[in-house]
Amino acid sequence: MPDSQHVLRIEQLRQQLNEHNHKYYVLDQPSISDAEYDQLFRELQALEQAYPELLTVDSPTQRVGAEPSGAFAEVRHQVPMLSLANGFTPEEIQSFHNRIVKLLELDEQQQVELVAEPKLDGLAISLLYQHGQLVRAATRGDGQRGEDVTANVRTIRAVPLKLRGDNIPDELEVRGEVYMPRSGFDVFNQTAEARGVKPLINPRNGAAGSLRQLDSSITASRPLAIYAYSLVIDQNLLPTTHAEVLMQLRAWGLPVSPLVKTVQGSDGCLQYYADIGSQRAQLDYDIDGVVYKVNRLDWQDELGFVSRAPRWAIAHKFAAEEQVTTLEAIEIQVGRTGSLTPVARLKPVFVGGVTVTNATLHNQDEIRRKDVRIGDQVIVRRAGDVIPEVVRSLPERRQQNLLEYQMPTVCPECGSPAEREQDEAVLRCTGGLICPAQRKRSLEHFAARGAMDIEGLGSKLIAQLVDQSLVMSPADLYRLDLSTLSNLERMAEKSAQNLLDELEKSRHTTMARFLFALGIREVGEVTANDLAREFGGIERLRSATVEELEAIDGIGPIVAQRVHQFFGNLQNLEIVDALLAAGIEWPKPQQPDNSAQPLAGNTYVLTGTLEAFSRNVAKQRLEALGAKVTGSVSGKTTAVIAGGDPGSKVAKAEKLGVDVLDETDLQILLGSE
Ligand code: JCF
Repeated sequence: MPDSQHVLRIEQLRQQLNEHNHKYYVLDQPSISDAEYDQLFRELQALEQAYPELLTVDSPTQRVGAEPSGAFAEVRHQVPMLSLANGFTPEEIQSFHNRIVKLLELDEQQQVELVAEPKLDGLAISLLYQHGQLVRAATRGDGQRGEDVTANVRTIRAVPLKLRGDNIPDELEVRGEVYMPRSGFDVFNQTAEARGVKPLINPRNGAAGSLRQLDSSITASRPLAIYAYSLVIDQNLLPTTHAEVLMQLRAWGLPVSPLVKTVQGSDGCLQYYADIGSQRAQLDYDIDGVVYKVNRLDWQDELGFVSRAPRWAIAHKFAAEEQVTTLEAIEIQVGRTGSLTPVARLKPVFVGGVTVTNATLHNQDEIRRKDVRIGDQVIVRRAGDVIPEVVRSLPERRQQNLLEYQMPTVCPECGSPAEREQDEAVLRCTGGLICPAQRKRSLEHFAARGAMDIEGLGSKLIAQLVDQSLVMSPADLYRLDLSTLSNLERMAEKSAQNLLDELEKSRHTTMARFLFALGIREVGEVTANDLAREFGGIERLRSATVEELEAIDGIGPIVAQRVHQFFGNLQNLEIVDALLAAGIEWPKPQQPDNSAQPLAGNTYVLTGTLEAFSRNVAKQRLEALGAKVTGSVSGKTTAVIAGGDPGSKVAKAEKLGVDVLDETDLQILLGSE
């Protein structure tokens, strides 16, 4: 028999768990860790198992799913679940607003107040609460009749089984969108294989499929969430605006989108649409547009419906991000470093707001995985500003047998053998600078804005220069003269002179730009900066060992290897020499005069956990005294300063005969301030 202590503890645990669910799902402000939550949860589970007579249907433990229940029962919606009219263009949104102004017989200039919210790409759901308890959940179905998915919805922790707060009508229906957060989807798929379950296709499919499970313990294992967006209750109990309805839902413990906003007129709508559009890629869920609703509920009533959609609301959709089109050909693009990338030539298709004719296919493995063949119908995706890509083919639509695509064995531009490096997915042309395509890409990179910034030297001009053998390497650019340039196609003397002026200007650069312009693999602008800062001149960099390179903050083993390789190649050295001979120069770095500082000339490496401060703070304080602090140990390191649990760096220091100091020594060093 349970005693009153057990009853109390059970009640307390339920309250705490409900509170933490609410903080986590509704307020988005968890106050305990997952492990602590689990502990409370298990304690409650154990008590309920020991005293089954104390189990209630609204206990937080009752979200784990039940045995298969057979087919879903049909639910008749008391009030039909609406669909929304769609609009795509600003004009459609303006006429939506104009129509409202007209029907309400408002002043033509009046801006109607609307509530705007993101439109989730999930599954519409109805939640019926009686006396504050969730008693039924149903899908939208055809709007009139849906399916009873109560057992499944009860497993969604974001759905309160019991409403909070007060003024709860005896009966109320909440409507909202069930969705699968992208983060949850990613985790689910990353761990799917290890758990022996099939990965989900996409979050939307994941959400819809999860609610249609006959075994709700499967639903319980899926990361689902919900945003509520409307309330069906007795007319007399409703507040006066939609915004107040949403606040009421929130107060009862239902998650409402934090991005809901009241806006004025169609201008306000369009501004909101642009704002949400720019946040779209960062959101943790898929949306396919935004929804605008007239805020005043009496005006909603007055406006009423046409066919099945309300006149007081509209969905402003984003351009579809996926479309089907025909793959007409596959071409091979040769990159600066010889990478051979298959590119799909597509029948032009309007997707993600632009017309797309090319899309990347990445590499052979991807082509095979997506089963893409020339002549196929394919799904093309362009999301945000991302490069369009072919998602997969639709093999079920193949009219005839199509051949599997084979990547070429030689470079299509120069005929050199194509090879795959170990552990790499990409095929590369082995022609190096013999390959005109690699040469063109290298020159384009050399002239680019962050590099030598040679205005007017675009890809068309570079193609001409390379094809006519006027330019073989970047150094040849500085040997071009006016008559050669003026003889080129579409090149007047004026623009030829402009280009010569630009080339002249580009001679005076910085070492970082020059290094970046060389196109050393793995050396982007940031790394080029790091290298320039450390070495100041090209001479020392040229002869640097992999070890010395690795000792630089921000330079890892792969980059160090690449830089070393680059300067070990005779052809590259000739080009660098020729460029320097052509007059490329940069200001010598001003060595800050820190010789007066106590730790000037010393280089330290910090490792392990320090007690008094973080490694970052220690680094700053050492640097303030004129010391250098780097990431890895070399013969030039003055000392390694090791905190608790140091890594391999101490061993390396000992091997190299470099001093190892502890935190007390560090304090003394810093004390010399
Ligand atoms: O987020 C949605 N998909 C969504 C759908 C949001 C809403 O406010 C909706 C909706 C469907 C109908 N409102 C209605 C009336």
